[in-house]
Amino acid sequence: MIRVLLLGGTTQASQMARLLADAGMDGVFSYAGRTVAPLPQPLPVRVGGFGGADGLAAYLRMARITHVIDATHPFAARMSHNAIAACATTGVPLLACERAPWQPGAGDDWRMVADMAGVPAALPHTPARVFLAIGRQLLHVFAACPQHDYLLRLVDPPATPLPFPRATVVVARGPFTREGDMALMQMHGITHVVAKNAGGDGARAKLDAARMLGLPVILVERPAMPPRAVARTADEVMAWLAGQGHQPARRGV
Ligand code: 3Y8
Ligand code: NAP
Repeated sequence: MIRVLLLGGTTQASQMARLLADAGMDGVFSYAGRTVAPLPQPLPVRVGGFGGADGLAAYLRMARITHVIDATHPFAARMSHNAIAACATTGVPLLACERAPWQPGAGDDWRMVADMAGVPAALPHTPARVFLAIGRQLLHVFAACPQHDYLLRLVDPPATPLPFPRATVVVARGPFTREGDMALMQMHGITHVVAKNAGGDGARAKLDAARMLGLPVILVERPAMPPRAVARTADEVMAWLAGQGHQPARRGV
């Protein structure tokens, strides 16, 4: 009997949870607990870390997990590394549901940087008006360039003082729209956008808005991952599970 651990926190993970629930599959949806009120899910939910790779291996055994789907965000590198290690230790099959990186198109003015630490050097020395659409966890990097006016978009209000003097905070959870992001960026006179190359549709609005407004985007490359089995869509994950011996629940006939 298949019992899936779905490592969540992305649009794809929520899509996966809906497909698993509709197929009558046994599974657990896992959040890290980064946000105050994560979206409810149609599967039983657990919240919080496992205690490293060893803690995850112990959880897989204790919870009798037969398959792990890693549908975490491409920047959730630690979780993904732990999943690879724990599944190798326990022999539990692992499949990553990974969305392709965004690629620049006509009219895009993207400057790629290898990691967030490289962003301050890619901003001008003279004061700019910077849309930091990167969440909360890496804001400390920008203490190095306090001359800018920052627009921050956070899922929850900041619990601690911000590491730079001039910032406006918008509290909002995606997915976002191109029109909404264009209006936000125009209202704040944004001159530069900073984003992670998250891929997917839930966060791409700001890139389309930047192109429409002729603004440069400083795009942070995602961390490299070790080799692992990867699916691009939730449907591909369901096909993999079917190949693993899952028999969809019989609808009443
Ligand atoms: C806790 C679960 C769903 C999932 C929705 C996706 C889309 C909306 C866009 C911008 C970029 C950012 C951020 C973002 C997006 C989706 C997806 C996505 C980016 C929630 C969620 C959790 C988190 C954690 C949060 C991080 C932060 C990153 C905000 C829920 C809403 C910037 C990533 O305050 C904090 O500590 C926030 C931390 C990790 C990055 C950071 O470093 O701060 N996501 N986001 C998950 C958990 O606890 O396990 O609260 O419901 C999920 C979503 N956020 O089910 O529809 O699929 O990517 N999330 C980035 O891409 O740069 C916002 O503002 O334009
Ligand atoms: P991370 O840095 O890779 O993980 C740090 C630690 O947080 C992990 O080692 C693990 O703790 C715990 N953790 C992370 N994801 C977890 C999950 N789904 N379930 C249980 N524990 C989890 O992770 P992150 O970048 O902070 O991301 C945290 C969550 O937010 C993930 O679910 C991710 O999908 C979501 N998210 C992240 C981003 C982003 O930009 N990073 C964007 C959108 C959504 P232990 O070692 O104790 O097990």
